[in-house]
Amino acid sequence: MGYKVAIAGATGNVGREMLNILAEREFPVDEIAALASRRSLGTEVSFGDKTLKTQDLDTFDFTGWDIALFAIGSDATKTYAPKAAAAGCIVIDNSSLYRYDPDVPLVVPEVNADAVMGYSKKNIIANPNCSTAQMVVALKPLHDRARIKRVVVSTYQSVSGSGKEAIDELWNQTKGLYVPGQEVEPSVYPKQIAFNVIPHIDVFMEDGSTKEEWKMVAETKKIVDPSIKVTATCARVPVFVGHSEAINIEFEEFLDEDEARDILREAPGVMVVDKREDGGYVTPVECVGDFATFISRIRQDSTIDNGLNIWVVSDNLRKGAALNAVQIAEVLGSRVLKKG
Ligand code: 11C
Repeated sequence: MGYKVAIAGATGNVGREMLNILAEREFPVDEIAALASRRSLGTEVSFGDKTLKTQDLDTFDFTGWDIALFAIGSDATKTYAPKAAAAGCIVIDNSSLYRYDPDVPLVVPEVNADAVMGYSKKNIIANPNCSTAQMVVALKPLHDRARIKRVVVSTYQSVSGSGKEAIDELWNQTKGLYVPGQEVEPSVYPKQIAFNVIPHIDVFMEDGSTKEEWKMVAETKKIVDPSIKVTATCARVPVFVGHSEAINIEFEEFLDEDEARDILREAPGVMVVDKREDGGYVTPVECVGDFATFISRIRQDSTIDNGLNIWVVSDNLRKGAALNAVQIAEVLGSRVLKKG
């Protein structure tokens, strides 16, 4: 016997990945519903070798459904997640709406799987922001060994983090730069993204940081340890899929780079590719479609007492969103629902 699983936002980048990953990981599904807004109705989506017709999220009755994976914006989530939760369906939400709610667990299974048990307060579990998810998978095993005091992270984030229109903008703008008369003005982004780097993701906060940077701070504290200090600079780069992060870590205790490499090799969800030679590291194009968080360039930072530098790359639509949500569903299945 398996589960009745609904996907809200099934026609979006993340919703489609959720369907792919449920099929790839052979999640025990008895029945699946692909839900979409009215304007996307009629669109078909793939689930393994099946094709699903989308159903109307607005009129869908969640009664009797076990798990709903939500991949819609915060505004729509505010309307539909409480409705699904009240009907007895456990919601795993990819938006930022519930992440900072003390009654909603924020879960990365490799890091804090036990927190899933806190689902029962609201019947909702939150999925973190993509840039946080891949970072905490790398930080947690190192924190367990040497206690992290402070993290300085710079991100290089792909356009798929901003949705389908942003992917089109990068593609069309890049082509347009070579064809006189077909130049594409910035629309999703405030400046040209083709052949450029934009140090601005999400809205600006009062202190001059951006909301993306703030999320990395708040979410790392909630998932790993509130005592860890994080400072982040998040930039958008002309890459379609795959976020990269240069992370500088200061520990309470000394951690040798070789020991750190061994710890990370054993860590769940991590793949270490770290040869000190041309090409001996992972770049975003190589991580697309993979489940792992790749770690390269592991090296001592000799400018501080207990410092380490690492390079972390992952598929932002997978570990950063859909995969993490499916992993949460797997934990729910094995620890709470116990049907599979
Ligand atoms: C980006 N990290 O790359 C964002 C996308 O809070 O879930 C995901 C936003 C979020 O633009």
